[in-house]
Amino acid sequence: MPYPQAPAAAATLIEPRVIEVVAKRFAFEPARIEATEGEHVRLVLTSADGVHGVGIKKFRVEKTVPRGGTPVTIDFVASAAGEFPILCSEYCGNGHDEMKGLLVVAARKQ
Ligand SMILES: [Cu+2]
Repeated sequence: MPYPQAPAAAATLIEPRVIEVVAKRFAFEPARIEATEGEHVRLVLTSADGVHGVGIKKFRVEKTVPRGGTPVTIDFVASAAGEFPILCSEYCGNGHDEMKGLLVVAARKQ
């Protein structure tokens, strides 16, 4: 047995935090997403109506969310603590500019 199996705990550490988000005119639900610094975050976005987009500039997240409810998966590492706006990156109507969410990344405890 040259390669001992990794302990089960190691596998759970690399599991992403999966957060399902619904984009709709003109909001993200939930509007506030929380993560911990260094955490691998997987956003699964669906649109409840037309085309939307999701953008989190800090973590180079930029993706179109198609109409029809097809889920879009976005993976990133929340590599910095702080509060970062989540914006709709596709013009979706009159309330587009108000379509905002917030990603809150808590500092990792030392
Ligand atoms: Cu929009």
